[in-house]
Parts: sequence; C-alpha cells; structure tokens
Amino acid sequence: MSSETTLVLVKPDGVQRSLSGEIIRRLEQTGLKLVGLKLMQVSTELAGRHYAEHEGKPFYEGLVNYITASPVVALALEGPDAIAITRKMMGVTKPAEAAPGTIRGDFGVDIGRNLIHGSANAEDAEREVALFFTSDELLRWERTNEGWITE
Ligand code: DAT
Ligand code: MG
Repeated sequence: MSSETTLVLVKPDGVQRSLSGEIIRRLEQTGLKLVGLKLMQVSTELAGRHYAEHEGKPFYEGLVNYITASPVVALALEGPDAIAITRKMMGVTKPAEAAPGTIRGDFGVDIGRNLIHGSANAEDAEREVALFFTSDELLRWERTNEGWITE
C-alpha cells in the first residue's frame, strides 16, 4: 500500500469541549504522521466547497452552520492506508452506531455533533487536503524511527 495523505478536522464541538488534544493523540498514536496542523475558522465559502456533495440535503444548512460556528483544528495525516485507518478511528457517522473505542463512539451522541471529519476516499482526500492547506503548510519531514512504524 502506497502512502496517502488524508484531511482530518476536529469539528467545532471537539474544540469547544477541549477534546482536540485527545483526538489528535489517538490519531497520532496509530503511527500516521502529522504533516499539517492548524487552528482555523472555516468560512461559509470554504464550508460550501468542502461539503459540496451534501448541498440540497435536509441537513446541509445545519451542517454549514455547525462547521462555521467556531474554530476547527485541521490536520493532514500521512501514511499507508491513512484514509481507512483514520475512518476506523473515527467510527461511523452516527455516534449511536459508532463502536466503543472510536472517537464518535466514545465522545458523541448526536449525528449533528459528531466531533470529527475524515476524508472518505483518495479523491476526496486529495481535494480536501488542498482546500485546507497550502503546499507551504504541508511539511514532508523525516521521522527518525520510521523503520519501526512502516516496513
Ligand atoms: P462522514 O462525516 O462520516 O463522512 P457524511 O460525509 O455522510 O459522513 O456526512 C457529512 C456530515 O454531515 C456528517 O459527519 C454529519 C452530517 N450528516 C450526514 N448525514 C446526516 C443526517 N442524516 N442527518 C444529519 N446530519 C447528517
Ligand atoms: Mg464524508
């Protein structure tokens, strides 16, 4: 499996509830490598581009209001299967159905306050990383213990 870079957002509820560190800790501990990280305010325009696939759905307006309501922490994570590993750590969209041990399963109760975004597939990941990070903000650094994390 070749390396991928995926976009993660700690959504406004995660930041408001002081769960940013806990969420980053869980993802970082998998062995995925942090290559981008920032606290940022999502504009309505950026929210519209990020969630374009959901435009017209009944929850769309609430979703845009939620993601723009207060700051998010944006992360770019790199590694083999970064997209699938992140989705596994997040749990499924609806917290009531998310397994214990996942971020949504452990910390959420409401689909409209599900704490975290992670890119769903390679095409989305490429588009979303570019939406949230400039190339200057993505650091391709050498990890000294890389050989103990990936073969
Ligand atoms: P995910 O965030 O797991 O990739 P998604 O891409 O289908 O899920 O939807 C994006 C977000 O929209 C999701 O995190 C929460 C919200 N959402 C999705 N389906 C919803 C629904 N049926 N009711 C309310 N909010 C919903
Ligand atoms: Mg999605």
